[in-house]
Amino acid sequence: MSDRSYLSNSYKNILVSETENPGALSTVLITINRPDAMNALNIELMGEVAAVLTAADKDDKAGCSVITGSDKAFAAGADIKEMADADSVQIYIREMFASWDVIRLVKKPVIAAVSGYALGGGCELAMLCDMIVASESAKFGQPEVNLGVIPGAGGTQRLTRAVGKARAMEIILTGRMVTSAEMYEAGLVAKVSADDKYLEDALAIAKSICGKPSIAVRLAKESILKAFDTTVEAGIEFERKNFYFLFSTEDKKEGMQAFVEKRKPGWKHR
Ligand code: DAK
Repeated sequence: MSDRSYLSNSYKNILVSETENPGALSTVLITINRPDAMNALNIELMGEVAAVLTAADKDDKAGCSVITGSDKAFAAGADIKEMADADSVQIYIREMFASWDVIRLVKKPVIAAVSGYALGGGCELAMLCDMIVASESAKFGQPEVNLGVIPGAGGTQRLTRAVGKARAMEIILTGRMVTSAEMYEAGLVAKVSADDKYLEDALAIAKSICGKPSIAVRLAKESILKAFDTTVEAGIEFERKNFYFLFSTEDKKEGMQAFVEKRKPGWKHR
């Protein structure tokens, strides 16, 4: 039995709930909840998000997580007030990256449902997720240059890989805000939804993923992410090993047998 106490909502900066998907695994919904600070991401908040995603990874009933904010702000960046007085040594010792590194290694899919501002660390958190669903009025940006710094949680790398050098340069060096339509066209956003439907649409994608065999989903995620830090040759080798491995799962037998017998598969997630 998995430990499901992480769903108990004992957090200071986030709300956590479970959406049950009948006949499938559940979706874990994390809502960033610092309305007075435009959902700015302080160290404690990032620790809470990392703890929930880590626990969801170990929860047999959870298939996918969705991170959202409010209609006004997904997150307007890392908490500037928390960083304002820090010098290089203090910011180094604080290990602000620890939770970000934990989130990067989460195995089950994580979807960002973005509305309002996704700026600086907010944009980086959305990019750390596996997919972004954005409302029509969402605004993305990496405005760190306006504060005398640069993106610090992967922005220069993930944005560049998603939208290409020319556009990443223009966005990061000017610090301007970018619409969800432009980010969709540039390839950063998977889906743009009406302002009152972005969360519903993100949850619908999560539900679809939760209905798939979980080990195959995880290995597909791992293999796609591999494409960002390896050669095509090594990536294909990695994919092939995962492909071979899946042939020893119960779900592979069930999935192919169900196809042959013209019936719906019953996944065991093993
Ligand atoms: N941090 C702290 N507080 C913030 C904030 C932020 N990023 N963004 C907004 N707030 C606060 C405001 O200070 C204000 O608080 P009070 O004055 O009421 O106490 C409240 O939220 C409402 O904000 P505004 O009054 O400014 O609201 P407006 O509608 O007028 O403007 C805005 C909304 C989003 C355009 C504006 O708030 C804004 O420009 N915010 C800052 C955006 C920004 O520069 N973001 C980038 C921050 S730097 C790292 C990981 C990540 C990072 C760095 C390191 N490591 C792992 C090491 C990332 C760095 C950043 O994100």
